[in-house]
Amino acid sequence: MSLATNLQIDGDRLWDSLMEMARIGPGIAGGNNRQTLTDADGEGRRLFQSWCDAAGLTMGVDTMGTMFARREGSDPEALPVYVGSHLDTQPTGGKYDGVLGVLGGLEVIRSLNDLGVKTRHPIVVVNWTNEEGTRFAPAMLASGVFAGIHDEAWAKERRDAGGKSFGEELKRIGWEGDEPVGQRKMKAFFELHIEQGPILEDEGIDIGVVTHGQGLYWLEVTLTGKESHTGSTPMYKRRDAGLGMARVIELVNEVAMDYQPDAVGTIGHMDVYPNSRNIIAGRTTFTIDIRSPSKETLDEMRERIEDGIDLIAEALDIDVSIDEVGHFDPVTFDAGCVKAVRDAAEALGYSHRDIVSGAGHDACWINRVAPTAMVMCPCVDGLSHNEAEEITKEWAAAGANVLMRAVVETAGI
Ligand code: HGY
Ligand code: MN
Ligand code: MN
Ligand code: MN
Repeated sequence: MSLATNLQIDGDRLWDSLMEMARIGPGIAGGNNRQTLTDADGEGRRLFQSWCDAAGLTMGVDTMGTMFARREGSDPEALPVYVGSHLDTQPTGGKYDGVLGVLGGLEVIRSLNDLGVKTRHPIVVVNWTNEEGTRFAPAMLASGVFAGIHDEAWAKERRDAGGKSFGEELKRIGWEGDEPVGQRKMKAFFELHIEQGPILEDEGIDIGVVTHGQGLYWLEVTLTGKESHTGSTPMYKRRDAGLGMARVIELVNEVAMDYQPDAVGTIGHMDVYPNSRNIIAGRTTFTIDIRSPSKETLDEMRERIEDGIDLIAEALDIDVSIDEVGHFDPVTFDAGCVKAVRDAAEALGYSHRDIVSGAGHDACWINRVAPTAMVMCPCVDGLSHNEAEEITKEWAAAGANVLMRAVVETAGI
């Protein structure tokens, strides 16, 4: 008999919490702009803290600002089971990306409290700082420091478009904890997340059992030409960094299309200097985001793109610099934890399928230091990183129920 028979979360309470958190850092079109280490992030953290206090959890905060809310188990010496995700959002983000994983984890705790169920291993709910990487690149920054991928001092020196550093902003919002990063040992880590793609909804499936995560490169490119007058500079005399960027955008798309269906390539972040209507762009800075579930494809795409950029720069007589600002190889999640998720979905009677995560998640880094798996629920039209991101209350509840069962089966009663 399963330990976790008939444990159900309170779907209304989870939904109410999601809606209450969504009121903090509202966007301009119904979603959220609660970017990391902004005042809105600080407000969202305080709300989460108040809910954890009310649930009787003990909060720890590490020096990267990551929040760890602990529920004791019957065996305090046993390695805790961790659940969580991130509360920071994109500038035009949705209400559920990341937030569902943090508040879904909290709902598991609240339901276990209601049911008077004490697990053997403690359970810890996590809010990882700066998962999105949009204000301070790269993405999954704090979980990357926790997993020993990034040096903490380097991470704290990352700067936003206004030149503010991660470290300064973390102090400013008052969330720099005193717990050294990465000391915590985990029995397992589970992350509930919306799919952010169309597969589950298109196939009418409730639960995605995430077996793998695709790999990623973020390459920051700077093309340097020469500002000059758009009217009086003949075409043959130009060193046009704007034209260079346009050709690189086309190149990235062409290369990604050569590896369908297992590749994506995008340039979503672009700066043009001096960005004046009647000056030929002297400098363009932009980020190439390429991803694939195949390491071989990912590395081949990178090589083809870098070679192509050199040819474009030569043809336009512009200089080029390329910095790798983010990278992880494709991820294979822990078979035991993946099985716990699959068995939970099966036992609860939810339709489910194995799936590869298109997006990056904190779980991708934590998988390096602890047995890790993810639970996914559908999202409407597969849309995310858009203020119109939407899920249903039923999908949220299904995901949290599967999360609870996988966590309780792993934590034992
Ligand atoms: O970029 C990503 O995949 C994640 O949303 N940060
Ligand atoms: Mn996310
Ligand atoms: Mn995201
Ligand atoms: Mn690599």
